[in-house]
Amino acid sequence: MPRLRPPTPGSFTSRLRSPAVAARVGVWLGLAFATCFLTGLVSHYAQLPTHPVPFPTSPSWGYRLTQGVHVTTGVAAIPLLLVKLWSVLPKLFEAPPLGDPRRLLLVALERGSVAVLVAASVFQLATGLLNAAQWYPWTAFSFRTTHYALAWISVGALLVHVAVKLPLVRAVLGSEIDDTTHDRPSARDAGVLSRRALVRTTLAASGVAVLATVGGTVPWLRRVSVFATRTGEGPGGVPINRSASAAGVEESATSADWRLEVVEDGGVLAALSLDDLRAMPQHTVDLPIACVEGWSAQGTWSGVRLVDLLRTAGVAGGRDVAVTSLQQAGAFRRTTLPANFADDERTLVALDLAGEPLALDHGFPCRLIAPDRPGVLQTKWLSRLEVGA
Ligand SMILES: Nc1nc2c(c(=O)[nH]1)N[C@H]1C(S)=C(S)[C@@H](COP(=O)(O)O)O[C@H]1N2
Ligand SMILES: [Mo]
Repeated sequence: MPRLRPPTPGSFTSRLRSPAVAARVGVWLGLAFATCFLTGLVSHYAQLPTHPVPFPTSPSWGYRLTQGVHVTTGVAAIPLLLVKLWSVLPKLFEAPPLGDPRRLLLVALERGSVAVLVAASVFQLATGLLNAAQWYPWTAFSFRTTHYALAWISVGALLVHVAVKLPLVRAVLGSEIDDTTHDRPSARDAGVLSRRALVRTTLAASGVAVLATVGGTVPWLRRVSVFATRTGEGPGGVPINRSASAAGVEESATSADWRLEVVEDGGVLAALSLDDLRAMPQHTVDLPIACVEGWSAQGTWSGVRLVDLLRTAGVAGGRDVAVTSLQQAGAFRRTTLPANFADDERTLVALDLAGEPLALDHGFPCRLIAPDRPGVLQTKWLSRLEVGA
């Protein structure tokens, strides 16, 4: 029986595993990562309770676009990363230059940064994908904080990696894809397909992955998006994320005693019943729910303008408003609406969706809906609005 030996770079003979392929796939991967990173920063910023620089309320579809692009570029990066790793795999088995301390240090630094980059990238894409699939197997850490911290780590490691590799990248991108000048000596066998075909197939795979998921946010692509979650089913054409029973609010939301309280400095300024809200001037707006998980849907919402409601209670504009749900537990039971959102005329305490009273699962008796706001902050089953909190 042959003895099993660990591979060496010489064990890999395919010409497909080459800097020429790695650099070409790497350019696309870099573009996907950069776009994903920047849109991710937008999402993180949008979710902060207060904004040093106000987050804009227009265009109302801004967050829908950036978060759709965020999740889409993340999905697109998965096949690119897999092929990139495959193309550079022989490097993993290179023996360190033990005899030369200076080179050893350089190699250790370079490999260290690549190890960090690979680990952080795999973690980001895997957790992002699980999140987009609405599967939250983790309880030990907060997805948002961890995903955010690791984004900086992976981008830092990426910059180091690009800087180290820049001379090689320029050399191989400046030559024909089939040029072998920079190949490992052992890469002497033709692959099962050409290098050009491998790069094209990788891009096509990336495109298929995008099409399979993007229907969650692009309505006319719904039919091809076999892996998309939340594609437009649900009352009023808006999917339901957490249901009333999951949030434990079925009883409190349907109780005859329900009131929406307006509170300032601990004092209750107003306690409005659903009939009170219905008796106020009603307005209709078209605004999306744009979930951080990447799905989104436009809705036609009607209800009372938040500014009107606060004015009725004797509160002038320009104040942040803490919005509390009937929900007793969970991270999203209480959110902060920054002053520029509270003052926007499109921000509603919504009572209707698509001309029908809100379904219990969509936030009955009333929910918050504001323009250009992450879905996670569009609080359902309102119970209290706290001014200046
Ligand atoms: N009280 C409360 N409001 C909530 C949530 C929640 O879990 N509890 N989920 C939020 C999330 S993550 C999204 S995407 C939207 C979805 O609204 P929908 O279920 O009506 O589509 O509601 C938001 N409002
Ligand atoms: Mo969400």
